Amino acid sequence: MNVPQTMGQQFGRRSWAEPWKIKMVEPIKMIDRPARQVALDEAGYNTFLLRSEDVYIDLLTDSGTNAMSDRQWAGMMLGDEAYAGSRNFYHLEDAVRTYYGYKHLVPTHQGRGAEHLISQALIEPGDYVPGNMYFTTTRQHQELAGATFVDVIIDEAHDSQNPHPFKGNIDLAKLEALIARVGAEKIPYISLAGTVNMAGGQPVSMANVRDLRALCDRHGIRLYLDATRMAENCFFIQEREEGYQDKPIAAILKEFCSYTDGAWMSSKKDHLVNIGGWLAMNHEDLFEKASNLVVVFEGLHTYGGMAGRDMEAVAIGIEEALQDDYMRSRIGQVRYLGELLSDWNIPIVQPVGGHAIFLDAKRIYAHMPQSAFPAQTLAAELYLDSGIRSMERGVVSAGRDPQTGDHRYPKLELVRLTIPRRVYTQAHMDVVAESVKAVYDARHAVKGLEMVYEPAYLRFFQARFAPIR
Ligand code: P70
Repeated sequence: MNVPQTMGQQFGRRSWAEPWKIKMVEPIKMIDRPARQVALDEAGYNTFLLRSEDVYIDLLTDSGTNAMSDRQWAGMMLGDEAYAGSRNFYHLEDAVRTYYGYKHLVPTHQGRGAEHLISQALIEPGDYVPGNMYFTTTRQHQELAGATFVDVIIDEAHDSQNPHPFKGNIDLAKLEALIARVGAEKIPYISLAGTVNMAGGQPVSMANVRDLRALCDRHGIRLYLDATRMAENCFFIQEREEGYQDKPIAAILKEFCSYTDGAWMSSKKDHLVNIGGWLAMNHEDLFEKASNLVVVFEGLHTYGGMAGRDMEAVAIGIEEALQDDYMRSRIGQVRYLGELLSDWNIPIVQPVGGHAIFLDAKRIYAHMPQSAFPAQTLAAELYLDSGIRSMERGVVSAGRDPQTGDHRYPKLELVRLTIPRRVYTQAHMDVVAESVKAVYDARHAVKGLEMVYEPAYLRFFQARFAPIR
């Protein structure tokens, strides 16, 4: 007879649990399959166009979907909604200085607001911006400012099965080759993200950022960080990099940031809030330009599009996000789902990253050409099976080449099951895993999609599709 085992026992250790308990709940319901078919047709087979009420377990994104703590909610009541000089801004500025270590802070409504400011402030038309794999909004703002984005991530990152522990690292040889080709003066800054979203939430090592700093100093190039999921990146450094096992995540973050010149941030991820972001920097010239641009595009430089209460929640969230036991449960939950799927031989990006499980749609639908949008198809099939919402991260997200106008066919054709922070339970993860298995088992009957409407910018948000019959 099979003896039931707890999660810890299954992995040969004592179990551990989240360092919080639930004080408020939000009901969810599942509509039946015919109703899901109607909803999917109406949404043009695009999970971004579904109504959230028609979704059972929402793994579209970890962005702004976090559960705030009682301390954060209490902080919301202390919002100083003054137009200028809100005390919550000074609390936020203090938190960023304390935990990230940058000198100046420019608040924005969310991450892309900060991407807009840094791109407009630093990029001249004809420039090149190297980075560790593109991110959709980041690259879009760099291109709108006139730059060409150049991917200089290590090759291992483009291989979904490669077990490299720091698949987010920049390949310094690729970067040197670009500098030799275009000249350092054509590179306004290096765009370094930790963790790398499109690669599967993969981390950058401390050794890599240290080497990058030295390279940047040699060539006089600035190094700016997309710190959106940098706290999660620091968990992996603590776990995998020699000399960091006994260092708290907060100390690792401070050291990592010290090698960079500043950062932009979507607080909607790491900071455990529903809205917010910022740009922070040590360079005075960027501070001056960004503080001026922010009043045109976001709001006054002491709120940048956030309410006072939102800035308070971010300030408190920064501190909570850096607690080691919180982070263990956060990454542990993602890993739990990944281990179930791996054990069932369902192809996912390895190693499991920080914020999501990425299903390898190219392998799952090996019979389907990439032009039939395998990842978009897989996301639709998952929704039909169980009401779980996921996100395409493949050819639709990659968009078109601005020069040739052709689809960009990325090596990675993935579906992201993104886990919101402090929101779902282990039982939800079991339901998700079983649904993925059911869709995987039925993979041979599926033919793919064609695109019937395509918007000009960031097409994945609003494109519409129909099944190939
Ligand atoms: C996601 C979200 C946002 C994001 C990010 C990184 C590494 C910047 C931003 C922008 C939301 C999203 C965005 C585009 C397409 C799909 C989803 N990522 N850098 O779900 O921040 O959203 O606050 O403007 O991941 O991954 P913001």
